[in-house]
Amino acid sequence: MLLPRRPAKRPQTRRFKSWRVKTWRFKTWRWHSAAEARAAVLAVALVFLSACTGSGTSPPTGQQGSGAAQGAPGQPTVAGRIDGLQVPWSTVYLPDGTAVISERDTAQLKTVSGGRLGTLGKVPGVVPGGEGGLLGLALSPDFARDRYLYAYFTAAADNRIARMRLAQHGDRLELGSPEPVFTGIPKAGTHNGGRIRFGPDGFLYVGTGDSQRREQPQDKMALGGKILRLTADGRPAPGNPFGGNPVYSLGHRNVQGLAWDSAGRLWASEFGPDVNDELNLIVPGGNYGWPDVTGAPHRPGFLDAKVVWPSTAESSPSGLEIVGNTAYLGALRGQRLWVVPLHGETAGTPVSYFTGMYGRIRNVSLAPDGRLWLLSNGQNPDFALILDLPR
Ligand SMILES: [Ca+2]
Repeated sequence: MLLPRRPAKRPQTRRFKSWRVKTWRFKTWRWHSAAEARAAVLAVALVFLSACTGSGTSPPTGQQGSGAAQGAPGQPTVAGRIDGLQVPWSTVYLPDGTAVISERDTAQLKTVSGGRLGTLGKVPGVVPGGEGGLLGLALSPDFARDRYLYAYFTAAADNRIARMRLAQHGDRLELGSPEPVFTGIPKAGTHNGGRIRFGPDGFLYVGTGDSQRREQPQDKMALGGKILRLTADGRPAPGNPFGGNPVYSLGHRNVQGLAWDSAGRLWASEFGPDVNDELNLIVPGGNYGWPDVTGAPHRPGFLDAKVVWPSTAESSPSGLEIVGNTAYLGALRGQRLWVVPLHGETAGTPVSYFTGMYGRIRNVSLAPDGRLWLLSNGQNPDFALILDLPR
């Protein structure tokens, strides 16, 4: 299925200390020969033999620490591709390495095992529409014992989180009935949030959207425009900043990505309106500004984003993954992979790769073998693109 790992080249990037500097582009080329490709193990859905190119920009960012002058991560290389998906949204990996992928509009759960694409089943109760449908997935931290797969989806009247058991019958997985664990998150045609992830503390973090209700994000008693922190049973997690309230942080517009760095800090990506996409460092009780402010305006009472993309045409960041202290973000409208070096509580200058090559990128996730899986959207059919990260 995958081409063998290859030594990574350092990217020819240049970094600036001021975000007002004009962007600067570069392009590098690398070819995999057909002979190399024949030597690789190829699986059914993989047809990737040749060109791989990346382009990098140093975009404006709203806040740069000293790390901006330090080395940015190198360019990933394409190792494989799984075709045959329809608007995939999220990927999780079972202990045996099987990938489980949600499809937003079909409400299907797909599997990839040994390079082969399969169907696990359809999640009942999903009502797709607009940006809503079957969205984020998370695997129970105690999966070996409880076999729970969690899913965030748009239902008839709300967005909700349910969990389903994945029974194993020999080589076959069987999808159990969904058990709702948290309901009542507001839904709309857009701004449904949808990312869920268990944190290093074992609690379930949930990114919601404002559901086009602008009064929600600043209201601590409303679920829209928040990051929530829940127990595995869907109750407010102990130690939450507002007492017995599921709200962990507020003032969000549409949280799309959640990930933790090597020190356990939570970072989150979210869509700006027509300007100012954001990567935020999340602290409990933090207010991230929406709808009063966006970006990094240094306004008292609100936390600035650590990275700001003034042009949503270059970004619209969805899925977020952090490997070591490097953040990877998939850009939908920007159709590229953004790579951001993190230095403690500051973020360095983002670098982009694969601009325009693979269409809209919905998600990025780290597989157990250390490779990074991207999910395309709107390619009809869509695919998972598998990357080797530079070492
Ligand atoms: Ca903000």
